[in-house]
Amino acid sequence: MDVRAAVAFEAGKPLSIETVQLEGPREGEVLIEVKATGICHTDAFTLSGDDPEGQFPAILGHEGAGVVAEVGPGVKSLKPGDHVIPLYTPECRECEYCLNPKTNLCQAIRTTQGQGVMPDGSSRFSLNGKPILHYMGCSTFSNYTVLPEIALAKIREDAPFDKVCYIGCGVTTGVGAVVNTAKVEPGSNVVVFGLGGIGLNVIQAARMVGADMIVGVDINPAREALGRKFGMTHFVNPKEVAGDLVPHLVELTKGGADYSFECIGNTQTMRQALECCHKGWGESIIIGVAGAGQEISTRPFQLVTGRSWRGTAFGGARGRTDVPKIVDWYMEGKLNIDDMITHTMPLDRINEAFDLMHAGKSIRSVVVY
Ligand code: NAD
Ligand code: AHE
Ligand code: ZN
Repeated sequence: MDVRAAVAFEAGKPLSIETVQLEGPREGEVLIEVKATGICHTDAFTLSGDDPEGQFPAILGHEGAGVVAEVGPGVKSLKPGDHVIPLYTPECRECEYCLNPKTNLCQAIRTTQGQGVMPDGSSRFSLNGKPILHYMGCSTFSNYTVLPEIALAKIREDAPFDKVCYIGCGVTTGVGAVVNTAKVEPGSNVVVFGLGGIGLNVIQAARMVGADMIVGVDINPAREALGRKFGMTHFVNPKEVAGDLVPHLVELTKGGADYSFECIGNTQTMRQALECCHKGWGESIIIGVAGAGQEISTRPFQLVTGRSWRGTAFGGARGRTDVPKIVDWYMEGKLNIDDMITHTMPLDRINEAFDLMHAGKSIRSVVVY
């Protein structure tokens, strides 16, 4: 079938709106009509050329919501008409990783997903007979896409697509980092680096679980009001701190953070996030994604003296199990998504979403098909 998609032909170039061909679902696969997709910083990261796994031409996008249009042979858990959220971290419930309660990183299809193809090694997208690659197993910058059954979370039908698409990455990543990965306790002091689409969700989850002090760190002063709306109690703009940032944060938190979260993707702020943690027990969680070749460093003494450095993907969530619950939290008013979606636009204006992100003017832009 012909579908409308924003194609990334090469790194560093704007997306191009094209009519591309999409093959129907094969064994174990599902065809989805995508109703809405958010634009995450990771899409911009891959488009920039910094992603070691980035390959072109590809159809980016991994934060979508839609409706099942057709199921391939052998699909049991989904039927046409079901409402779904695509999962870049699938949940097969059978692999060594799914069977280990310590991780959410299902590896059933990770290799082919990273290569931009379906589990059988081929792409369903093509243009003029030449394959176009999938991205993070999702490719939600297309009004139709194909995913494996294990990479779809079935959600309730009264949830609005243009809001819950954000649960496909940003909301679940930020909320899950607090609830699943760090397991922040009531009364904790939390420091959040980067108050964008991920960091604000860390903040609202920290408030939800009863954190005491919630410090937001961002170089964009416009983020202060937004952070406070979602539960931030203190704002620090590193550009306005006279001396070094780390001692300033340690003093502010009276000894250091119980938990810090890096939601930027900058290896310098990753180090600061670790080093502002409390001696003896502070844990720093890396969420931000750093470019090819970049490395983190600190004095090992920071770890010897009881700080821990950890990381999280998709907020430690097992998508088919946890995503429907997060949709419920939103529908019950426990999570505020609406105020983070600052812009909506049709697909043919998707490049504006990247411009807004780079200019620091949006939290989340959503394309509605
Ligand atoms: P975003 O662009 O919406 O937000 C980034 C924020 O960081 C902005 O507010 C910006 O002003 C701030 N910032 C930039 N440089 C800074 C600095 N030096 N000091 C302080 N603040 C600074 O991005 P996002 O969508 O929230 O994504 C954040 C990061 O998380 C990205 O690296 C993205 O790739 C990554 N991410 C990871 C996962 C995961 O599963 N681990 C999931 C989603 C996104
Ligand atoms: N491809 C990159 C890494 C990108 C990355 O870390 N992706 C996160 C999700 S970001 C969502 O916005 C993730 O899920 N990582 C775990 C995984 O298996 O990819 C690289 O450096 O190669
Ligand atoms: Zn993302």
